[in-house]
Amino acid sequence: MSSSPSLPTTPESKEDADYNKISDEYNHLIETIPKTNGLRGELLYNYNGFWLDPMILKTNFLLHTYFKSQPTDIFLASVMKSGTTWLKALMFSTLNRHLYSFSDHYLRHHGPQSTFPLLDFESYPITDFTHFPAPRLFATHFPRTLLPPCMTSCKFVYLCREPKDVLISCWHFMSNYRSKDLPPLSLDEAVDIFCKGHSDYGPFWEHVLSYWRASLEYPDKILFLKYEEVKKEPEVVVRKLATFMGKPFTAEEVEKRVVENIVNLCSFQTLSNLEVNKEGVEKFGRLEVGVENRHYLRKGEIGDWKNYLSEEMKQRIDGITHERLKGSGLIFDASAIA
Ligand code: PAP
Repeated sequence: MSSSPSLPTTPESKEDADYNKISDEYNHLIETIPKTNGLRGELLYNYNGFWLDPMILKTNFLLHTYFKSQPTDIFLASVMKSGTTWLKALMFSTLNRHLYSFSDHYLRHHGPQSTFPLLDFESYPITDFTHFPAPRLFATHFPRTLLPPCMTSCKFVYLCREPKDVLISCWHFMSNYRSKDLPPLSLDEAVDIFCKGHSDYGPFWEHVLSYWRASLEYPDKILFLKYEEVKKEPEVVVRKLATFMGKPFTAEEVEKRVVENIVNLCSFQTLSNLEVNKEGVEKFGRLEVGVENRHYLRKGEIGDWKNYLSEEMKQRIDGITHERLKGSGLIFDASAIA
């Protein structure tokens, strides 16, 4: 007796097979790793020591497989709410200063968010960035230890900020994107979540240390910056950025006050008054819901935590900061801490 004919199957392409394999690995992982509620009230998953939104965790898997860095790429990495928006504006306008006039600049029409992509929101198929001119700029909030290996030989600008100000900025931001079915996030809860390290991409301290230690090992590859120093000496930082990105200012540019023009263009005052930042909404990668640009420009000050945190909350956060950073050589600006 003849055997029954086998059913016709559609051959799986190599791309489909790779993607299905990643999805299977991801689905299996998500079932097995610890989870907790983050500041938005949604589940975060602990992947290799860091708490990530599940969609962002999947993107991390995809980047490891599909993202191909180029040796000239420059990445901006940061803990959320450290001033990424500001640094995006500064890096973009410094690197591309020959392309735009300050009075009719790209930033004035499109805002900082659209200057270069945040890789963390990419989904499959990952955008092909090969048409970007070199040096390509990208942003990410992933800690150093979760980066695809191909990225780690590239240049990084890392930006961090005093943790109590990060917490207050996160608390405000996340409250805007919390499900309406949940009660508002109290500051007590926010402090507790932050201190346990359960905020997006947390723990804050391990994130900062991942880049701090690498910056000590590879000072030519990682420019480690603090929000507070950008705030206090923006012109010094812009000069550092230009040199680091391989485009130092010429004497003629200094004479023509190009550095001051960049600082003014990217100041909180200028950016927060642009129509695109008052009314605009930015969509990241293939995210369906956008984020209102005004939420990236709330107050822009050092030490705003003093308006919110009790002495007990302050001491709890300072205690953890002291303990975790002890011996690392990394300290946060005393005027932001006191
Ligand atoms: P993200 O992590 O979502 O990208 P990010 O841009 O890193 O946010 O941080 C936003 C913070 O940077 C806000 O801080 P605040 O809540 O304490 O006000 C925002 O105001 C601040 N910020 C953005 N642009 C500037 C700027 N040009 N000058 C100073 N601070 C700025």
